[in-house]
Amino acid sequence: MKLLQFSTSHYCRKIRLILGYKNLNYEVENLTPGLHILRIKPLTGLTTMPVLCLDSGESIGDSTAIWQYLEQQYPDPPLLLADPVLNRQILLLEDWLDESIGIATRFVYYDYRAGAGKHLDTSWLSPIVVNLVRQQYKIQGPAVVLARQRLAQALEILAPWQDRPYLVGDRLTLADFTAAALLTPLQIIPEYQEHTWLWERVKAVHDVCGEPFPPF
Ligand SMILES: N[C@@H](CCC(=O)N[C@@H](CS)C(=O)NCC(=O)O)C(=O)O
Repeated sequence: MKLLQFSTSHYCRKIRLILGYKNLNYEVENLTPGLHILRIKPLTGLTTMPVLCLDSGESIGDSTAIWQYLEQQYPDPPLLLADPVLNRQILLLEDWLDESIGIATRFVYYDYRAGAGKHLDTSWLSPIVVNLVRQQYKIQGPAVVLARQRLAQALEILAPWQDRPYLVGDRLTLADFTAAALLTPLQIIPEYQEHTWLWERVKAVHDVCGEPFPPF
């Protein structure tokens, strides 16, 4: 198996965490943003990463389709629980984190990288990439304010994670891997660093999956 990824993408991190949790062997191919479309569109019809290329020649795009495939093919250890009611909570959390919170994270992260966090990467390429991403996703003023509000609410919704190691049930699930991956970019931003409980949880997930943390 080969994972086509952007090394810094939080959606690709989600799949690396799951591959690590399931202890699966895989190769990684890092693609260049922009040029990636030439490589992945013929494979999946999509323009987004991650993409998982199987040894059979088939390719799967989208992190949700990828975890579903991995869960079906490699059920042990499982990403879901035995209880269907709890599983509905896990699936709702995954969808909310993917479709809302991961996007809010991207907005707040790139806004920070373009302003107060400029110094974090001093290479000549960095401001060019940051600005291209901001243009592509229309990351500016009011949209960033809304993203920040959405993240503040998300931290309240996820607050029970402070008092127990798992978001749902009594062991790690897809909900924990998704939250850990999609919130990780916020770890470089001072106002989020103060949520020490969050980074303890995120780090614990990374440790179990054999993924380096902190990532930057
Ligand atoms: N819902 C998708 C979102 C993936 C996504 O947004 N990937 C970004 C990188 S973080 C991407 O590939 N962007 C490139 C593009 O849209 O052209 C998933 O879960 O895989």
